Amino acid sequence: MKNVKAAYVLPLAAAGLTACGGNVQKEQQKPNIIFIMTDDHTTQAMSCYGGQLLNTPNMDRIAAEGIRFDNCYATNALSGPSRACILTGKFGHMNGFTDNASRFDGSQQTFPKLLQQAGYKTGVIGKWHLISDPQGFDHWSIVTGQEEQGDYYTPEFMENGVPVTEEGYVTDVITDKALEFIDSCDGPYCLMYLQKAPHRNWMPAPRHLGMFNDTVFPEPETLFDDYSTRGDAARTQDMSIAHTLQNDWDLKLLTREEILAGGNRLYDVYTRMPEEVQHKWDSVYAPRIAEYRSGKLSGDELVRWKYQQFMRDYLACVVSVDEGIGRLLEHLEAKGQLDNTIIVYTSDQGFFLGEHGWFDKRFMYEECQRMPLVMRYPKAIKAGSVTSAIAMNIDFGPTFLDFAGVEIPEDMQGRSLRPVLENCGAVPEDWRDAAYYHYYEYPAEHSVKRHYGIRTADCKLIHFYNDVDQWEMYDMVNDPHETNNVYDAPEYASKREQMHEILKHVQQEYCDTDPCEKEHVLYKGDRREFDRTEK
Ligand code: SGN
Ligand code: CA
Repeated sequence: MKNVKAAYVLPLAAAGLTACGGNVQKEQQKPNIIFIMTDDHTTQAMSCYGGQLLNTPNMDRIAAEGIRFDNCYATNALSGPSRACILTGKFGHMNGFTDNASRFDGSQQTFPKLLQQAGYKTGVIGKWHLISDPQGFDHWSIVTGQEEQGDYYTPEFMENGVPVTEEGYVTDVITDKALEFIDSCDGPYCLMYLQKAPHRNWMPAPRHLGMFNDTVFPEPETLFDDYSTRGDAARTQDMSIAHTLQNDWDLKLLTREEILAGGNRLYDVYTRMPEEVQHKWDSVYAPRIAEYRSGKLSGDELVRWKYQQFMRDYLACVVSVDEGIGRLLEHLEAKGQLDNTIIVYTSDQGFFLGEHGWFDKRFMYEECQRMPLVMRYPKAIKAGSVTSAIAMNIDFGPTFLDFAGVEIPEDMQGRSLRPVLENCGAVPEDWRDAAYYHYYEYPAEHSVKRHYGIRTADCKLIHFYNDVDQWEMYDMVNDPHETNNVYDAPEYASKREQMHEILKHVQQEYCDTDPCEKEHVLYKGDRREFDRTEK
């Protein structure tokens, strides 16, 4: 379980070969690094993961010409905490950012700072969500508003400390800014290209409004989960399709006149759209509103109907993200940079698309703990590779440093994925056998109880704590949808002991030995007071 770090600093390219036997250029210039991350995108909505919901040709291209990770996990399935882990290569209890009410201590070590010191030009564009201003970037342009979630239309940015408002649709604007940054570089660069989409409240681009209105999406097997065998956490959450989706904000069930009359959550975001887009919006949502108001929907049928509407909007937002990636790949190709750039696509965490009856994330259940992760870098990665190696978001920074020839600091808890990448996805012998997870944001929006646990290749152990003390364990091979908690099942007694042993070991390794007791995890309130002048 020991991290192997500096050993991989010397590129295999120096020997003239990749581990798969392919030739590489002898004089290898430092690679550019483009880290593409979206917000709340999940593997079920990505065709290269076998998802049947929509096509994502450009994300799939990265996987087909590179590698797909089937077991990459968030260490805390929430935006700010995941971003802090990625920047620092450390878990939240070490970097101090444990929930969305935290403020990132920007003075600490991050991988962009180390790359900058090594001569890289660094940039971050899009959703930052760490409250303090970015440090270690030559250029930064981050969305502001709605407590830094940003807006879908006419988005506002803080750009190198100066507020700017842009016309257009946020996914396209972020892509434009990413391409401009690339064009401004004349040496190795590292760009964090961070989309806001497809975060709630799922407002598609003008060209995609209504594109799925005639599509009926398959329902997940667990849409009507009754949570039998599960503990209190699954029963007491507030993130259900049935009860939590809001008629105005999420389902858009208000007419233009009703929105403009005010007193609803859509008003602010609707009035950011140009008038011609508002009219398109009105025509797209009119049949939905009429159907809802017909009074014919109730009970399970109403849940099914809400699920379809949610999926239509969410997936239409993903389409614009995929198009942006297509533009980026074409741009790099035209500049002759495609093959000397490490391109990574991921999301800050996964998301429930109706599984267990839910939307949102936070739980250590598979749909949201698992992150999409595909990478392209033909100098080290054989096209079409797939890996089952257990990766975590804390590994991204060490991987980039490794490829840039920068020594990976001993205090980074993640490890470089380079040996996996250079070995066609084969799992190295000394690789880790568990991903660690710790979620803190409770009491808070969506009411998901605090918990921690481990995911191994075939099993998952979770402890819910704080106002409960409950364990869950899932056999991930025979019960991939996690509907049968086997923690107390006699036939799993020895597996349970093994899992506890691994958990203890992992908590020691990552210095999280008193996980239920830390003072800094106290959540300050449901909606933080946001004031940029405080910084
Ligand atoms: C907002 C959303 C939540 C979401 C959090 C965190 N509510 O508060 O549904 O869980 O963001 O998301 S909303 O009513 O304002 O849309 S995260 O991805 O940024 O962590
Ligand atoms: Ca998110």
